[in-house]
Amino acid sequence: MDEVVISRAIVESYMKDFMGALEVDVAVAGAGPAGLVTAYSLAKEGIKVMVLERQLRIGGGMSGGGMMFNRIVVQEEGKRILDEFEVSVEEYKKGYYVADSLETISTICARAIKAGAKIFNLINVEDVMVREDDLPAAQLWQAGRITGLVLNWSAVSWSKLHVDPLTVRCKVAVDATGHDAEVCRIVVEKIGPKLRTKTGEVMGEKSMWAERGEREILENTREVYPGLVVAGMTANAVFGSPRMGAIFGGMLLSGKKAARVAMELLK
Ligand code: 48H
Repeated sequence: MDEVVISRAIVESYMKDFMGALEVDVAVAGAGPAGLVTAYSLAKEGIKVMVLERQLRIGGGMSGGGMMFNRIVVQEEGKRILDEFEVSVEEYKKGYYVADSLETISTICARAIKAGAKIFNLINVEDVMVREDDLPAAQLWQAGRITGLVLNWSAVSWSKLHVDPLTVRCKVAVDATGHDAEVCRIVVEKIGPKLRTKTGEVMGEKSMWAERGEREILENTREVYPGLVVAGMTANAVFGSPRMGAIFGGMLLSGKKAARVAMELLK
């Protein structure tokens, strides 16, 4: 075996995918359950989608299940999605199904990649690109549109090295960064309180209430700024809805809805 051939294979194969992903239909920030289901649902419709994940591992909060017991609970509608992914699910009680969090997240990730989604880990989304070609520059900040994400290696961000970022262009961006709603916070910080929430800002998630949190997440999964869709926990954080604990049906359903919203926007 030749070490340099191994190195060339890795660099060339990665670069081919990365170059191909510099201009996509949809760029998703965050490879938690919501971001991965969004990516899978888009890729299987033939839409060009990339996912950027800051951590070494994919899966966000799903692997940890509830308080490190690596199990998740889903309700009837969530179970239907797990059935679609052929994840094993056990009925615990009527309307409550339990699944292995590791099987769930690894299956969803594998299916997303097989469907054609390009997932890049260890890359941090640190800013957005915003444009409005038809508007005078002075109005851009009132009526801009997200046209891409700004990236850097997580190692660069974490070590605070002064290294300038690169960018990907997308027609639609999805903020699936979980509780922190990082892309939305960047929009507010850099563009102003222009989100389609009551205050224009990230309203912040509310205390645990599983029933409401799971119900409201679907309503909250929508375009929150031109060209920017929110999915998963970010949707509830942005619109001020409750958290829901280790029930994950809402994340899966939200991922599906985010993909539908993105497809509408792509038309
Ligand atoms: C690149 C980033 C960045 C960035 C963050 O937290 P997640 O699992 O998010 P969801 O919405 O798919 O699922 C939420 C669920 O895990 C959860 O926390 C629940 C149900 N909580 C309920 C409760 O009561 O607590 O995944 C988000 C992913 C993570 O992997 C982050 O590392 C990643 O996004 N991420 N990636 N650039 N700027 N910020």
